[in-house]
Amino acid sequence: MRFEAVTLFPEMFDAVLDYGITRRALDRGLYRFKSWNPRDFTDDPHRTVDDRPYGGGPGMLMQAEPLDRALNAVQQDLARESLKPWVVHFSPRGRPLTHQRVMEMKDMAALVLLCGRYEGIDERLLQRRVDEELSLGDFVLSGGELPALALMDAIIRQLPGALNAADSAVEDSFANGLLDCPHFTRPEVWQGMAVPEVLKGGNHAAIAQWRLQQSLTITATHRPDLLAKRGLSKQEQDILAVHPPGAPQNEAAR
Ligand code: 9WO
Repeated sequence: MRFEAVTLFPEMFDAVLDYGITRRALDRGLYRFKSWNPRDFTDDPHRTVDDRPYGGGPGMLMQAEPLDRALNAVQQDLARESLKPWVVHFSPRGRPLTHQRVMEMKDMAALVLLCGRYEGIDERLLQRRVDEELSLGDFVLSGGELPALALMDAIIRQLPGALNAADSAVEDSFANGLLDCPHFTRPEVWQGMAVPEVLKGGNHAAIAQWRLQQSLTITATHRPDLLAKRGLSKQEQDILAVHPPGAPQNEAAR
């Protein structure tokens, strides 16, 4: 898979390229990355990429032309390998990103991550060049780079060979549409709080049952919308009847 970031701050992408699972996946050749700086596609000596908004108001906007040229360069570069990229822009007005969309995007050959800065991008560039707008939530950031990094991380960990066996099991738990169950490690008692007895018994069926019950109750408590979308099997309904939501699972989440 190819990631092509159009960004004024290419160094920010080191956060994915240089660390952890995403670094290892790059070393394994599971994806490639290139950045394209709109400043390199300007004509003037000041390498200007921004200008004031028509109609007035505070702040500056990214001009269409340097971004258009950068996107043309990406397109040309990929065309040499007969690839046609899918262009994504990050904005609170986009469709909320989901696990399901990540699983679809992991099969794309080439993804362009168009990263806005300042107060945004000239609307005409977005209309002409963007295939999909994605939101990570209802909040405002200083640029599109962090959402781009989050999308890259989410996709890369789904590429075949990115996760080792130990990591893979963790992935299954979101794939089932439920929130994760709580986890515990040593010591057995920490600040007077004990690890649940069932997890120390070695009864693997009982442990699996406890984890499913915890996942169901936590999801019903914190994200009932996820359960409504997903539906419940008869067995899961029975478990929730015995362990209903309401009782807080932990102090911090209340
Ligand atoms: C900001 C904005 C605010 C309210 C309604 C729509 C909006 N669009 C943008 C926008 O596109 N901003 C650009 C990218 C330029 C300024 C920084 N940008 C940005 C992206 N801020 N916040 C995001 C973002 C992206 C995805 N999920 C959450 C926030």
